[in-house]
Amino acid sequence: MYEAQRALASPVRNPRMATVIGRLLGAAFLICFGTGLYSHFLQEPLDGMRFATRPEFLYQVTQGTHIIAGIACFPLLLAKLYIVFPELFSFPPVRGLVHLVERASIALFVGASMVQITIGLLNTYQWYPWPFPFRQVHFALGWILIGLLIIHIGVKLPVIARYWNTAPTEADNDHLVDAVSADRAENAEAVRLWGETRPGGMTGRVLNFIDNTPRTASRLSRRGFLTTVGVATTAVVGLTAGQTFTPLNTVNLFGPRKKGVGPQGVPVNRTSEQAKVAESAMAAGWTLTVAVSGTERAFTRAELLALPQTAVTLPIACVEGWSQMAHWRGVRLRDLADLMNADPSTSFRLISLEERGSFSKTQMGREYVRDPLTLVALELNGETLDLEHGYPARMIAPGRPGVLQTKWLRRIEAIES
Ligand SMILES: Nc1nc2c(c(=O)[nH]1)N[C@H]1C(S)=C(S)[C@@H](COP(=O)(O)O)O[C@H]1N2
Ligand SMILES: [Mo]
Repeated sequence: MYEAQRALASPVRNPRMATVIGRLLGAAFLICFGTGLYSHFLQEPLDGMRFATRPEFLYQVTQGTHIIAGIACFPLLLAKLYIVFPELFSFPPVRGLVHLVERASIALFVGASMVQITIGLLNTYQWYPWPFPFRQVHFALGWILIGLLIIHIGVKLPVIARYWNTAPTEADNDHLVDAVSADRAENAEAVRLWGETRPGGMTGRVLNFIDNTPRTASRLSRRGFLTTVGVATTAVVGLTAGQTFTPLNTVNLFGPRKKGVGPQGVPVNRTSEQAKVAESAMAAGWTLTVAVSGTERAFTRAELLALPQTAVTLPIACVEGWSQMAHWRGVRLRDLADLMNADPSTSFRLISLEERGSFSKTQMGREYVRDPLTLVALELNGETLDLEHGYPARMIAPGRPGVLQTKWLRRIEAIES
């Protein structure tokens, strides 16, 4: 065991580096958790929840950030695992109940983190090679991870506090002693081999002596390690963030969607064929039914076009991270609601021609219904709405996830409470 640990000794495998990377990873986790909760509640609001409709690109920013922070977790988590990997070989493997719980919680934390970021990434490519519902599992794992993060920070607080903002020293490698033997009395040999664990203790020098590594080399390799992690993180983020962040669009190599690519210059998520609406959406007899308090009225497309038209610039901001600003024209939902004498406090249900599929029916709180930017859109970027973008009519509202921007509308009904 000690041999294994000695073989794995490296100037970057120390608690200071673990703290440096751990801080970044912790920040990324918190960002993902916060933006994830926001996205979750937008899609599944609790009773009485209301959301900001401005800035209209709010969700574009929160969800873009969610995906970017999630992607950054890959190199950061790998770096963190690289740093603490020798602890796997700590001996004895279990030193009592507390230690058992600590190790089990870390094993769970690492495993759950890997699963979380992996299914999140695959989801952005709309690839679901697993038998469980993505959203519920991603949500539940988010809570579990935050719980485990709190436990992890609690357990490691002494180490974190000690290395939070101290400059690197040769004594950083003292941690190997911690790993080898927290209980020094029982591990006399380890103590003899690795020395004291105090900052400024002998261990760094002992290690360097054993490794025959000059100190400058170890400082260089620390810097090299941080540079590698920095470059890797910048690369994976930089090469995908263009799907959200226009200036990086030209280097969007990994993002599943590209800005400006698709009918009318906007990417398409689900196609009319996938949604099985190609026929019903093109049918000559199409109407949009608006139902409020037992009264229904069916509008043809010509009738909708004859109502006052409003032009807005709003993004499609997909939960998968890509987003795209576009110019829309159509009828304010508020105007339709007023035509039907709906109470201003009414929420609406939006129903698509699409018969199955989780986005075939969505709900919209009154803050969006009353918003002057919320449209039943009939045109996109100066042309009749393309079939793929929801012809004959689709919803477009400020600050909402793409999943709620219902395409191929058939019916809009007030939710009477
Ligand atoms: N009826 C219906 N509307 C839908 C969807 C869908 O699958 N069915 N997908 C949603 C999703 S996930 C997104 S991101 C946007 C994408 O709109 P676009 O394809 O016009 O870019 O449409 C939304 N509207
Ligand atoms: Mo989406």
